[in-house]
Amino acid sequence: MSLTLYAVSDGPPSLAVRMALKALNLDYNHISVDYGKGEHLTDEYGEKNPQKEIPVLDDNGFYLSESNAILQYLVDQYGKDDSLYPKDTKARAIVNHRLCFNLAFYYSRISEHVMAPIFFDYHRTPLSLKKLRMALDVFNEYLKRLGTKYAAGDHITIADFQLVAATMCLEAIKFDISSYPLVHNWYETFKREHPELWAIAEKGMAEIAEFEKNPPDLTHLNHPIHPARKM
Ligand SMILES: N[C@@H](CCC(=O)N[C@@H](CS)C(=O)NCC(=O)O)C(=O)O
Repeated sequence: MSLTLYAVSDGPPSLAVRMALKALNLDYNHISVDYGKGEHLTDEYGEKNPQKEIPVLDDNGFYLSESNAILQYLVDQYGKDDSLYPKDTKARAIVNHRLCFNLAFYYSRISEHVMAPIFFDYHRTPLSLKKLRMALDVFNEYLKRLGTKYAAGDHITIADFQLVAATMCLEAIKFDISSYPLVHNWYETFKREHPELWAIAEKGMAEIAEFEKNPPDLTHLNHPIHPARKM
């Protein structure tokens, strides 16, 4: 087995995959992609992932992008048991639901409100804040309805890796989540019960917190979509 992960050090999708690799106790080559230098925008990187997004997993020439797909593959292929990604159809459906919820609703709104204005010429607006608060409300409601300690059951699953990595972006900008008590409690429980996994997200959080104070200069990046902030 030879696994290589192309990752950034502060991006929630990369951090979620790194948490899974750690939880599964898998050795891998870690290739750090320099986002600021546009290393993911090259034709060469496009061979690995035509979406030109990070992370990408290379399992002996089997290339996989989309962090949710990577997480699902890693547990299915290498998990000693199915606890991180249950095989039981209903339990698995809830994990899949939380992964989709994170991708399409929760992290997308966190990304819009927290990350985009740090890296590019976007702004935190009343609308982005409203959308973020709606997402936190919904997540709180899912935790209430399921009544479990973690996002998709009473033990951690790959869904928690994504949701924790997304939530740490809020902590990085000191956004108070205590008015979403179940989200707050779930997040603190994860940190307390899985310190070795939290340490991975925490490093990313420290980088984002630093960028929040001193936004990076990405004027040279010539990003194909995002406008560079005028420095
Ligand atoms: N849906 C993808 C999203 C990955 C993603 O957006 N990664 C960011 C870095 S954290 C990226 O590569 N963005 C490309 C860009 O901004 O050029 C996943 O979950 O893997």
